[in-house]
Amino acid sequence: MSLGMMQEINFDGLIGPSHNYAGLSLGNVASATNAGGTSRPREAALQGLAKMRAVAAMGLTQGFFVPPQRPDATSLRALGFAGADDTAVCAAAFASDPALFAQMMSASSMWTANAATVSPAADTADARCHLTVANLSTMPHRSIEAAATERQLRLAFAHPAFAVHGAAPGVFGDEGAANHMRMATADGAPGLEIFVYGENAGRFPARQNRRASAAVARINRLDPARTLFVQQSVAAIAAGAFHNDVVAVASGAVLFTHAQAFEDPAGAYAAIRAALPEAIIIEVPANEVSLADAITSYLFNSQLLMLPDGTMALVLPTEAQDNPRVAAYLARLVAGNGPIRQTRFVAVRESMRNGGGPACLRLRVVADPATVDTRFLLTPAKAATIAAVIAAHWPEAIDPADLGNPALWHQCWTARTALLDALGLSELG
Ligand code: SUG
Repeated sequence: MSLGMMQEINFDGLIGPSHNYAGLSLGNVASATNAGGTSRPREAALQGLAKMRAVAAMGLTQGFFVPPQRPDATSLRALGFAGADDTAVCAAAFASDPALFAQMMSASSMWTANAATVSPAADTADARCHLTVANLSTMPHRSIEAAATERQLRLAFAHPAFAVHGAAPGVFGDEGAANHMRMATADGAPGLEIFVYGENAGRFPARQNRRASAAVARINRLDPARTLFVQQSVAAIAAGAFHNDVVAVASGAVLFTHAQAFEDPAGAYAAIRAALPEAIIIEVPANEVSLADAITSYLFNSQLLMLPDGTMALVLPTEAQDNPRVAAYLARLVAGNGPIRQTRFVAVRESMRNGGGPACLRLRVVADPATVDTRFLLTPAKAATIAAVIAAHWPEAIDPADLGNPALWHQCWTARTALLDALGLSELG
């Protein structure tokens, strides 16, 4: 791990013990398709950890966030459920409204691309790295993440190099970094921040609102001259791209995008090139990879990483390798003379079945690692500790019929407490 310099750090969400398939996200094809299936939380968490280890092994600093308490008795109390203890509160809620209770059991904080919008210091008026927690107000099961996320970000980024802001009021839906891209010639150089918003036009909700994007840009103290607001294509949302990061990813000066990601692609590219003349736009034509193929394979929900040797790699889900048209495209891409020189495939199937690929599972923060609370940075020893806690405490499987079982609730709470204790993070308990 190299210290003392600005670098992009990926913070992955450790996949929580309550990971299950309740089919909670309208417009997310994978979540709807797998609703009612049996999940494997232990395997899920180990898959996520293996991805973190793989990225660290590529020579990059890797961080992580811990899951919040689920089932979430605090939110249930706020909704008027009462009881002598958390178990009684949960039992009352499950008996009265099992669908609401399922929302309080979701392990959705694993998708840390939705934790916050991060604006690196080089882009902000006060030269601090600003993080605004996402309100996630479009989906009930995700809106309850904001409070715990804020506590955790305030701990991890307590150093004065950072400014952490609570979520903007949920009147306009904000989904965080999943709808935000940053392009820059170098990690420490001023960048172009691109907010992608949807308009409600089709059968599925547009989860990122233009006004929410504008609010986050103000809160993060961005320079309007280096900030763009771009409309996501109506067709992409209708096809199941509930976040922009399902159809586009940017890193450094490179934008890797599906031809139908934006409502006005030519206008978007022209605005990007005007603000960042060095921009390299790799557009994947629809006749080579259809929107449907992009969404089932999660080609664009990959981590586009700048390696220490200055070349770029794409970390993709194995589903991208399994789709012959996507695999053929990728073979042509790396054989060409472009900036992306290699592909790496990771198995994150349990998360994928809920619509979360490699890019969903991480939040990027440009920082000097020395300014981050070290408890949130992965080392080989810590990875081994986390793996042991997962093996000892995470449920092997959760069937939807188990969600109301108090023994499962207790297992989830105990598992989380064991993780926090092992990491010295009990203050988040
Ligand atoms: O918000 N799935 C998540 C997936 C988030 C993916 N993140 C990014 N694209 N960055 C969502 O739709 C499904 C949970 C369930 O159905 O049980 C869910 O919340």
